[in-house]
Formats: sequence, C-alpha cells, structure tokens
Amino acid sequence: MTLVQSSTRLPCGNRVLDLAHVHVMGILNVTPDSFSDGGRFSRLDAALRHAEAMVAAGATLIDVGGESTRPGARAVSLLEELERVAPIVERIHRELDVIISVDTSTPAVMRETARLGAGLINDVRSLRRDGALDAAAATGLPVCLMHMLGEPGDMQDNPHYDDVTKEVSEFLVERMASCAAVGIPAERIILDPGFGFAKNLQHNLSLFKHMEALHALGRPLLVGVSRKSMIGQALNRPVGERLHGGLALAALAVVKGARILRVHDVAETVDVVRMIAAVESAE
Ligand code: PT1
Repeated sequence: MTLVQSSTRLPCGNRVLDLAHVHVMGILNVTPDSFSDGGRFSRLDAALRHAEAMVAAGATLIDVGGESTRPGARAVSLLEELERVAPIVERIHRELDVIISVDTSTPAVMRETARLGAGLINDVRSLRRDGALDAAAATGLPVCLMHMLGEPGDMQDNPHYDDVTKEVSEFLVERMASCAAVGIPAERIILDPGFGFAKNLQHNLSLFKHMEALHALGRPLLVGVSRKSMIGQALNRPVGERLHGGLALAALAVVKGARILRVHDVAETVDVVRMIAAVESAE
C-alpha cells in the first residue's frame, strides 16, 4: 500500500489539535440578549465562566460568535461584532487551556482575533466576503469552510437541490480551490456540511445519512446540529427538548467519521464521545 496518511496534528496558533480522536467544540454566544443589564464587564465575566465550565466538561475548542447566523438573524456591524468578540477572545486566551475558534465572516475580526490568540477561523460563509480569503490567509490559522447558500436572512426561502450531498461536496471543493489560490493549503482546512443552512428537513436528513461521501474530499469534518430545528421537526420538540435527539445525532456523526462536534451541551456530548471511544478501543 502506498496510501500516504495525512497528518492528524493540526496547528492552531500556539496549540495543536490532534484529529486522531474526536473533539467537542463548545458554543459560546456573545450576542447581547440573555444576560440582563449588568453591563459590559459582568457580561464578559459571565461569558468567561461559561467557557470555563465547558472546558471543565471536556471541550477542547470554544467557538466564540458575535453574529447570530441562525435562520432569519439580522446582520451586525463590524464594530459591534468586534466589540463583542475581541474582549472574550483575549480573556479566554489568557485564562483557559483551550483552542479558541472564532465564528466570523468579517476580515477585520479574523485579523484582530488572530492577534489576540484565536486558533481557528470558523466561517459559515466559507470566506466569500470581500477580503476574507486574504485576511484568513494572512493569519496563517486553519479555517473551517461550511456549506450555505444565500445569507442567514433568506437561506430558508425554499432551498432546492437535485442531490444535496453532491452539491454540498462540489461547493466545498470550489471553496478549497479558492483557498489554495490565496495560499491556504488543504492541510489547514476543516469541512462542514452546514446542517440547518439553506436546507429543509429532508435535505438535512439526507445529507446526514450520506455524510461519509464528504470524506472523499480528504479533510476532517465538523458537524453542528445541536438544538437545531432539524431535530425539532423530526421529533416535534421545542428548542428546550432537543438534547436527546442531538445526542443521537452526535453519536451517529462520530460513527460516520466526524472529528469535531459543535454543541451547546458539552458534558453530555463528551460522554457520548468517550463511550464510543471505549468500545472502539476494546479487543
Ligand atoms: C455550524 C454552525 C456554525 N451553526 C459551523 N458554524 C451555527 N461551522 C453557527 C436551526 O435550524 O453548523 N457549523 N455556526 C448556528 N446556526 C443555526 C442554523 C442554528 C440553523 C440553528 C438552526 O435551528
């Protein structure tokens, strides 16, 4: 056999992500709403405590996002996004032992958070904003490329595919080529099918079922389905009752070869991952 095993060690700034095993990425939203008005510093402290709890529960990555990209979300300005994200990236980098992923499509946010200690760029728009390819390349950080059509504001308006898995795959191949053209090599890329982005329930289920086809692209897969409406629609559950459906999908994603699970419920998902690893390491 002459098959060359590509390295499982992905440098992420000053840390290394070992993709020989499955990682749980905890979601840290820093969009202002939930925390009542204690002001900016208590919000920052609350976010840091949340990140700390997720690390204690076994998250090896924290995904920091200052722009909501769920269906119908509104856009935020660059300054608004930077003011939300930069302080928490700086604090996590200083205080916690974890890889910081920044959920952003904004070039200036990529550059500034990389300077402050971010280890991974997670862009749901796959570096399609003006200047994003060059900004991501300049950071030297790995990038997660995700499939989405349109924008969060309109992506759920009647999405159509003839073959969703094939079209997602072709999209990701094209984005990898655009990355290669600006000097972001394949070795620095993570791929994400983009569950819940410009896809109806049948698209999401079919894409999940055939996720293995994306391994042909040769890069590790990240899967984000936590609490999403595909679970709500399949099980007829409101957002507060989607944990068990989400854990079922987490287990299935691991079996299908996913390497990073992006979740809200870190402790529960870490148990799923560890239980599967225990079985797989048996005689
Ligand atoms: C994701 C993801 C993300 N999801 C990556 N980044 C969100 N790489 C934000 C719903 O249908 O899957 N991968 N960043 C959150 N987006 C959504 C989309 C949240 C759909 C909810 C839904 O409920």
